[in-house]
Amino acid sequence: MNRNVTMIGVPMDLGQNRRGVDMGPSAIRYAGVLERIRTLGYNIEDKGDIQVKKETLGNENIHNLSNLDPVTETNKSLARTVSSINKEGHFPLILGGDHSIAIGTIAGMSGYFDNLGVIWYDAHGDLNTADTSPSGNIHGMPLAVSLGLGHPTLTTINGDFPKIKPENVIIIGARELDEGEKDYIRQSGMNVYTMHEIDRLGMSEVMHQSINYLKDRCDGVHLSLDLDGLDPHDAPGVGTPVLGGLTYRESHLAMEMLAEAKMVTSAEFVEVNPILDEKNKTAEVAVALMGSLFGEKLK
Ligand code: B3U
Ligand code: MN
Ligand code: MN
Repeated sequence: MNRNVTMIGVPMDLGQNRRGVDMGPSAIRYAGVLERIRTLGYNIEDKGDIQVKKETLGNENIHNLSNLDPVTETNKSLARTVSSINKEGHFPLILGGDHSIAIGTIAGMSGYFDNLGVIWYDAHGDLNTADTSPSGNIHGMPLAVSLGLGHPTLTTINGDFPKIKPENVIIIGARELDEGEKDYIRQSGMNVYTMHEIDRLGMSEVMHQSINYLKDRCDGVHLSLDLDGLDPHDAPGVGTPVLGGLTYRESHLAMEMLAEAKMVTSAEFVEVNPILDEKNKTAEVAVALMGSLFGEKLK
């Protein structure tokens, strides 16, 4: 893995309804992320937080897209920052914030890769558009937006083109998909390992298949890890917990296998909500998983 890592926080909570997830970056820093990764021999720099824009530009009443303007403006500046980190040849490590920030991270990465792979580690598909979303919350839409689906204000951030292709995406941990998301998955043939497949195959086989698949077709891989992919027992501090999730051990194994494969080129850890957490447990889990992703076991 790239030895130069640049970390940025995105204190965004406007992609969903529960307050507190804007404190995720502070909680993750407090849990010791810098020391954890520096100890592994990386040159890691914390560039601080992206300012979350609060302004509305006249689109506040667009159907079923809550906080469209501030979410758009923040993601534009995140995309610029991620793109410049990439240009310097550093590995972008992004701390959320709610999952709507994946729009900016992926937009910022996409210009540098012809076939950017994405591992979407999440209880949800985040494949909604304003037409299919049951909530109007943009944190349920970032994967769709990155695929070029949804409101043009979002899909044109950093260029009017789809940032990723459906065949380069792998969803891991899904167990709460909306009807419109299921329709899209069926029609696109996207790779999805639901909890059913993970129970049947085991995480080792799931990661083995995922890594082999992406290795052959992608020139970079972004890991977008939503802490609600884990079971609420292991990661209670999230806004939309869903029972029956991935365990702490399964998640470490997944990160360790990614570290061995040396294929991840950017990562984000999102949806840590300290107000809903138990003594910063979820932030600590996030940092422990980052340790594994950056090769703790290989040391
Ligand atoms: N799919 C639902 C719920 C949801 C999506 N992402 C999270 N929750 N974290 C929606 O609102 O789109
Ligand atoms: Mn998500
Ligand atoms: Mn989720």
